[in-house]
Amino acid sequence: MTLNASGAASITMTTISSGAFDNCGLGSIIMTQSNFTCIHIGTPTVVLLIATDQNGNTATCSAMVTVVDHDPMWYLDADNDNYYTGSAVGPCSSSGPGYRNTGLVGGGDCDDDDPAVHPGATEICNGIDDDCNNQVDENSPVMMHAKVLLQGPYISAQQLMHDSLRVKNLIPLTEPYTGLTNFTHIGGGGETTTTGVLAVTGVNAIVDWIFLELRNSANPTQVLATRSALVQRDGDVVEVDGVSSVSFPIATGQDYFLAVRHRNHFGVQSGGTDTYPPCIAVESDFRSLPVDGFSSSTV
Ligand SMILES: [Ca+2]
Ligand SMILES: [Ca+2]
Ligand SMILES: [Ca+2]
Ligand SMILES: [Ca+2]
Repeated sequence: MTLNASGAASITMTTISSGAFDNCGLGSIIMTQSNFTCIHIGTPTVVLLIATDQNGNTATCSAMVTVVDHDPMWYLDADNDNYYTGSAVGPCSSSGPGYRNTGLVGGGDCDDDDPAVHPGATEICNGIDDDCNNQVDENSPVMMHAKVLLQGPYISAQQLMHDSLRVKNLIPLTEPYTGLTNFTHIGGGGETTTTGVLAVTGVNAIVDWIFLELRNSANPTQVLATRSALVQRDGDVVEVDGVSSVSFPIATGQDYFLAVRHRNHFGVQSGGTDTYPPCIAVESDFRSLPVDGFSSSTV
Protein backbone atom coordinates (compact mmCIF):
# COMPACT_ATOMS: atom_id res chain seq x y z
CA MET A 1 0.00 0.00 0.00
CA THR A 2 1.05 3.56 -0.69
CA LEU A 3 1.32 6.23 1.93
CA ASN A 4 -0.69 9.38 1.40
CA ALA A 5 0.85 12.85 1.14
CA SER A 6 0.94 13.01 4.91
CA GLY A 7 2.87 9.77 5.14
CA ALA A 8 0.02 7.65 6.45
CA ALA A 9 -2.01 4.68 5.24
CA SER A 10 -4.51 2.26 6.75
CA ILE A 11 -6.18 -1.02 5.93
CA THR A 12 -9.50 -2.48 6.96
CA MET A 13 -10.53 -6.02 7.66
CA THR A 14 -12.04 -6.43 4.22
CA THR A 15 -8.66 -5.57 2.75
CA ILE A 16 -7.46 -8.91 4.19
CA SER A 17 -10.57 -11.06 4.06
CA SER A 18 -13.85 -10.60 2.29
CA GLY A 19 -15.64 -11.82 5.39
CA ALA A 20 -15.84 -14.33 8.20
CA PHE A 21 -18.71 -16.46 9.40
CA ASP A 22 -19.34 -19.17 11.88
CA ASN A 23 -22.23 -21.64 12.20
CA CYS A 24 -22.49 -20.88 15.88
CA GLY A 25 -22.24 -17.14 15.40
CA LEU A 26 -19.20 -14.94 15.49
CA GLY A 27 -18.03 -13.47 18.75
CA SER A 28 -15.38 -11.00 17.68
CA ILE A 29 -12.90 -10.23 14.93
CA ILE A 30 -9.70 -8.35 15.61
CA MET A 31 -6.94 -7.17 13.35
CA THR A 32 -3.45 -6.87 14.76
CA GLN A 33 -2.58 -3.67 12.87
CA SER A 34 -4.44 -1.25 10.65
CA ASN A 35 -2.42 1.96 10.53
CA PHE A 36 0.94 2.42 8.85
CA THR A 37 3.38 5.28 8.63
CA CYS A 38 6.82 6.11 7.36
CA ILE A 39 8.49 3.75 9.81
CA HIS A 40 6.92 0.77 8.04
CA ILE A 41 8.50 1.48 4.66
CA GLY A 42 10.74 -1.27 3.40
CA THR A 43 10.04 -4.05 5.87
CA PRO A 44 6.89 -6.10 5.17
CA THR A 45 4.53 -6.33 8.11
CA VAL A 46 2.46 -9.41 8.92
CA VAL A 47 -1.11 -8.48 9.85
CA LEU A 48 -3.32 -11.08 11.47
CA LEU A 49 -7.09 -11.25 11.33
CA ILE A 50 -8.34 -13.30 14.29
CA ALA A 51 -11.97 -14.34 14.46
CA THR A 52 -13.44 -15.84 17.63
CA ASP A 53 -16.86 -17.54 17.74
CA GLN A 54 -19.25 -17.56 20.64
CA ASN A 55 -17.74 -20.82 21.92
CA GLY A 56 -14.25 -19.38 22.09
CA ASN A 57 -12.97 -21.14 18.99
CA THR A 58 -10.60 -19.01 16.90
CA ALA A 59 -9.55 -18.90 13.29
CA THR A 60 -6.78 -16.80 11.82
CA CYS A 61 -5.79 -15.51 8.45
CA SER A 62 -2.85 -13.30 7.68
CA ALA A 63 -1.68 -10.75 5.13
CA MET A 64 1.74 -9.41 4.32
CA VAL A 65 1.62 -5.60 4.05
CA THR A 66 4.38 -3.78 2.17
CA VAL A 67 4.34 -0.02 2.58
CA VAL A 68 5.70 2.21 -0.19
CA ASP A 69 6.27 5.92 -0.13
CA HIS A 70 3.90 8.51 -1.48
CA ASP A 71 3.76 9.35 -5.17
CA PRO A 72 3.95 12.07 -6.37
CA MET A 73 6.96 12.87 -4.30
CA TRP A 74 7.97 16.14 -2.80
CA TYR A 75 10.26 18.53 -4.63
CA LEU A 76 12.20 21.56 -3.50
CA ASP A 77 10.85 24.73 -5.12
CA ALA A 78 12.10 27.38 -2.73
CA ASP A 79 11.28 30.31 -5.01
CA ASN A 80 7.80 29.01 -5.77
CA ASP A 81 8.11 29.40 -9.54
CA ASN A 82 6.72 25.88 -10.15
CA TYR A 83 10.11 24.49 -11.18
CA TYR A 84 12.00 22.39 -8.69
CA THR A 85 15.66 21.81 -8.18
CA GLY A 86 17.36 18.54 -7.39
CA SER A 87 15.59 15.22 -7.07
CA ALA A 88 12.32 14.11 -5.57
CA VAL A 89 11.95 13.10 -1.95
CA GLY A 90 9.04 11.28 -0.40
CA PRO A 91 6.85 12.48 2.45
CA CYS A 92 8.96 10.38 4.75
CA SER A 93 12.16 12.06 3.75
CA SER A 94 13.37 15.31 5.20
CA SER A 95 11.01 17.53 3.24
CA GLY A 96 10.96 20.91 4.89
CA PRO A 97 10.21 24.52 3.99
CA GLY A 98 10.04 25.07 0.24
CA TYR A 99 9.08 21.49 -0.63
CA ARG A 100 5.97 21.00 -2.74
CA ASN A 101 4.17 18.06 -4.27
CA THR A 102 1.48 19.80 -6.28
CA GLY A 103 1.35 22.43 -9.00
CA LEU A 104 4.84 21.79 -10.30
CA VAL A 105 5.59 22.10 -13.99
CA GLY A 106 9.00 20.46 -14.04
CA GLY A 107 12.50 20.35 -12.68
CA GLY A 108 15.83 21.86 -13.60
CA ASP A 109 15.45 25.23 -11.88
CA CYS A 110 19.01 26.55 -12.17
CA ASP A 111 18.35 29.34 -9.63
CA ASP A 112 15.85 28.29 -7.00
CA ASP A 113 16.17 31.65 -5.29
CA ASP A 114 14.93 33.62 -8.31
CA PRO A 115 11.37 33.00 -9.53
CA ALA A 116 12.13 34.75 -12.83
CA VAL A 117 14.74 32.11 -13.67
CA HIS A 118 13.57 28.63 -14.68
CA PRO A 119 13.30 26.40 -17.75
CA GLY A 120 11.00 28.03 -20.27
CA ALA A 121 11.58 31.56 -18.98
CA THR A 122 12.19 34.26 -21.55
CA GLU A 123 15.88 34.87 -22.10
CA ILE A 124 16.48 38.57 -21.74
CA CYS A 125 19.56 40.77 -21.85
CA ASN A 126 20.67 40.74 -18.22
CA GLY A 127 23.94 38.80 -18.08
CA ILE A 128 22.34 35.66 -16.62
CA ASP A 129 20.93 32.42 -17.99
CA ASP A 130 17.20 33.04 -17.55
CA ASP A 131 15.93 29.82 -19.14
CA CYS A 132 18.43 27.41 -17.56
CA ASN A 133 19.87 26.09 -20.82
CA ASN A 134 23.46 26.91 -19.82
CA GLN A 135 23.64 29.81 -22.27
CA VAL A 136 23.68 33.43 -21.19
CA ASP A 137 21.69 35.99 -23.17
CA GLU A 138 21.42 33.73 -26.21
CA ASN A 139 18.79 34.64 -28.81
CA SER A 140 19.60 38.32 -28.40
CA PRO A 141 18.86 40.19 -31.58
CA VAL A 142 21.47 42.32 -33.26
CA MET A 143 20.95 45.81 -31.89
CA MET A 144 22.19 49.08 -33.25
CA HIS A 145 22.13 52.77 -32.59
CA ALA A 146 22.63 54.41 -35.96
CA LYS A 147 22.68 58.12 -36.64
CA VAL A 148 22.02 59.58 -40.04
CA LEU A 149 21.03 62.92 -41.57
CA LEU A 150 18.84 63.28 -44.65
CA GLN A 151 19.79 66.11 -46.97
CA GLY A 152 16.28 67.20 -47.89
CA PRO A 153 15.05 68.15 -44.43
CA TYR A 154 18.46 69.07 -43.03
CA ILE A 155 18.79 72.57 -41.56
CA SER A 156 22.49 73.22 -41.28
CA ALA A 157 22.06 76.25 -39.01
CA GLN A 158 20.31 74.02 -36.44
CA GLN A 159 22.21 70.84 -37.28
CA LEU A 160 18.80 69.20 -37.20
CA MET A 161 16.33 67.95 -39.74
CA HIS A 162 12.92 69.53 -39.90
CA ASP A 163 9.85 67.39 -39.34
CA SER A 164 7.43 68.88 -41.81
CA LEU A 165 6.12 65.49 -42.91
CA ARG A 166 5.16 64.74 -39.32
CA VAL A 167 3.62 68.17 -38.77
CA LYS A 168 1.52 67.71 -41.91
CA ASN A 169 0.46 64.19 -40.87
CA LEU A 170 2.19 62.74 -43.93
CA ILE A 171 4.13 60.02 -42.13
CA PRO A 172 2.19 56.75 -42.46
CA LEU A 173 1.72 54.57 -39.40
CA THR A 174 2.91 51.57 -41.44
CA GLU A 175 6.35 51.61 -43.05
CA PRO A 176 6.17 52.61 -46.73
CA TYR A 177 8.93 50.42 -48.17
CA THR A 178 7.06 47.15 -48.59
CA GLY A 179 6.16 46.94 -52.26
CA LEU A 180 8.38 49.82 -53.35
CA THR A 181 10.71 49.18 -56.26
CA ASN A 182 14.28 48.59 -55.14
CA PHE A 183 13.25 47.90 -51.56
CA THR A 184 12.98 44.23 -50.73
CA HIS A 185 12.42 43.30 -47.14
CA ILE A 186 14.22 40.27 -45.75
CA GLY A 187 12.93 39.35 -42.34
CA GLY A 188 11.53 42.83 -41.79
CA GLY A 189 8.57 44.65 -43.28
CA GLY A 190 5.19 45.71 -42.03
CA GLU A 191 6.56 47.67 -39.09
CA THR A 192 4.03 50.04 -37.59
CA THR A 193 4.22 52.94 -35.24
CA THR A 194 1.57 54.92 -33.37
CA THR A 195 0.08 58.35 -33.42
CA GLY A 196 1.56 58.84 -29.97
CA VAL A 197 5.08 58.32 -31.32
CA LEU A 198 4.39 60.73 -34.16
CA ALA A 199 3.06 63.32 -31.70
CA VAL A 200 6.47 63.83 -30.09
CA THR A 201 7.99 67.22 -30.79
CA GLY A 202 11.46 68.68 -30.34
CA VAL A 203 14.80 67.19 -31.35
CA ASN A 204 13.43 63.67 -30.93
CA ALA A 205 10.45 64.29 -33.20
CA ILE A 206 10.18 61.76 -36.02
CA VAL A 207 11.31 62.95 -39.47
CA ASP A 208 10.39 59.87 -41.52
CA TRP A 209 10.66 56.14 -42.03
CA ILE A 210 14.01 54.79 -43.17
CA PHE A 211 15.17 51.39 -44.40
CA LEU A 212 18.03 49.50 -42.72
CA GLU A 213 19.94 46.60 -44.19
CA LEU A 214 22.49 44.26 -42.64
CA ARG A 215 24.75 42.92 -45.34
CA ASN A 216 27.12 39.98 -45.65
CA SER A 217 30.62 40.85 -44.39
CA ALA A 218 32.14 38.79 -47.19
CA ASN A 219 29.83 40.12 -49.87
CA PRO A 220 28.32 43.52 -49.11
CA THR A 221 25.94 43.33 -52.05
CA GLN A 222 24.11 40.51 -50.28
CA VAL A 223 21.42 41.77 -47.93
CA LEU A 224 20.86 39.40 -45.03
CA ALA A 225 18.20 41.24 -43.04
CA THR A 226 16.16 44.43 -43.22
CA ARG A 227 14.13 46.56 -40.86
CA SER A 228 12.08 49.67 -41.30
CA ALA A 229 12.84 52.19 -38.60
CA LEU A 230 12.24 55.82 -37.72
CA VAL A 231 14.72 58.68 -37.75
CA GLN A 232 14.51 61.57 -35.31
CA ARG A 233 15.30 65.19 -36.07
CA ASP A 234 18.75 64.89 -34.48
CA GLY A 235 19.58 61.85 -36.58
CA ASP A 236 18.95 59.02 -34.12
CA VAL A 237 17.58 55.95 -35.87
CA VAL A 238 15.06 54.33 -33.55
CA GLU A 239 12.56 51.52 -33.32
CA VAL A 240 8.88 51.97 -34.04
CA ASP A 241 8.40 53.01 -30.40
CA GLY A 242 10.31 56.16 -31.25
CA VAL A 243 13.07 55.70 -28.67
CA SER A 244 14.62 52.20 -28.57
CA SER A 245 17.65 50.88 -30.39
CA VAL A 246 16.74 49.03 -33.57
CA SER A 247 16.76 45.24 -33.31
CA PHE A 248 17.33 42.66 -36.02
CA PRO A 249 16.44 39.01 -35.36
CA ILE A 250 19.71 37.78 -36.83
CA ALA A 251 22.70 36.02 -35.30
CA THR A 252 24.90 38.03 -32.95
CA GLY A 253 28.65 37.65 -32.67
CA GLN A 254 28.99 38.15 -36.43
CA ASP A 255 30.29 40.95 -38.63
CA TYR A 256 27.93 42.86 -40.89
CA PHE A 257 27.87 45.90 -43.09
CA LEU A 258 25.06 48.30 -42.25
CA ALA A 259 23.27 50.20 -45.00
CA VAL A 260 20.81 53.03 -44.33
CA ARG A 261 18.42 53.85 -47.13
CA HIS A 262 15.51 56.18 -47.79
CA ARG A 263 12.98 56.25 -50.58
CA ASN A 264 13.89 59.80 -51.65
CA HIS A 265 17.60 59.90 -50.81
CA PHE A 266 20.78 58.16 -51.69
CA GLY A 267 21.63 55.43 -49.27
CA VAL A 268 24.84 54.98 -47.35
CA GLN A 269 26.69 51.91 -46.25
CA SER A 270 29.22 51.55 -43.48
CA GLY A 271 32.78 51.80 -44.76
CA GLY A 272 33.68 48.60 -42.92
CA THR A 273 31.98 45.88 -41.01
CA ASP A 274 31.03 45.97 -37.36
CA THR A 275 30.84 43.06 -34.98
CA TYR A 276 27.46 42.87 -33.29
CA PRO A 277 27.63 41.21 -29.84
CA PRO A 278 24.53 40.09 -27.93
CA CYS A 279 22.61 42.71 -26.01
CA ILE A 280 24.75 45.70 -26.95
CA ALA A 281 23.57 48.34 -29.41
CA VAL A 282 26.44 49.03 -31.78
CA GLU A 283 26.94 52.68 -32.66
CA SER A 284 26.98 53.57 -36.35
CA ASP A 285 27.30 57.28 -37.01
CA PHE A 286 26.71 58.35 -40.59
CA ARG A 287 26.31 62.06 -39.77
CA SER A 288 29.88 62.96 -40.70
CA LEU A 289 29.25 61.91 -44.29
CA PRO A 290 28.39 64.61 -46.79
CA VAL A 291 24.77 65.47 -46.22
CA ASP A 292 23.81 64.44 -49.73
CA GLY A 293 24.47 60.90 -48.60
CA PHE A 294 27.31 60.13 -50.96
CA SER A 295 30.32 58.34 -49.65
CA SER A 296 32.94 55.98 -50.93
CA SER A 297 30.52 53.24 -50.14
CA THR A 298 27.29 54.71 -51.41
CA VAL A 299 24.76 51.99 -52.08
CA1 LIG B 1 11.92 26.99 -8.22
CA1 LIG C 1 13.87 29.83 -10.20
CA1 LIG D 1 19.78 30.87 -21.50
CA1 LIG E 1 19.69 36.46 -19.90
